[in-house]
Amino acid sequence: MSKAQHRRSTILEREPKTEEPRMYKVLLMNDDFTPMDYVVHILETYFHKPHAEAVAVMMSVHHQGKGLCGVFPYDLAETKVALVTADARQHQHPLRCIMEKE
Ligand code: NFA
Repeated sequence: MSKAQHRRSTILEREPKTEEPRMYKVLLMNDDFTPMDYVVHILETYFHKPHAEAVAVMMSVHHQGKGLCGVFPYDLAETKVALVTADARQHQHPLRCIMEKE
């Protein structure tokens, strides 16, 4: 920021007191055992994807090894990872869902 811009922002605009929350990617990881239809169901249920988009994300995980489900604030990302992991384990699938800083 130039000196002139800094003066304008400090005197007239002021810096905002809050910052954007840090965002976290939630990713699905490929494996050899979880059924494709089940992964589509997970993307529809927990990430509110329309069916065609859920199929596209699932196929991208299948071919690329991992795929993006969405980007969320920390607590929501953590909750989604926990819900997906619990659902997969209840159905005895090894599907992995992880989060990483954006
Ligand atoms: N690779 C899995 C299969 O061939 C499908 C899968 C897709 C698993 C996306 C995990 C994530 N049944």
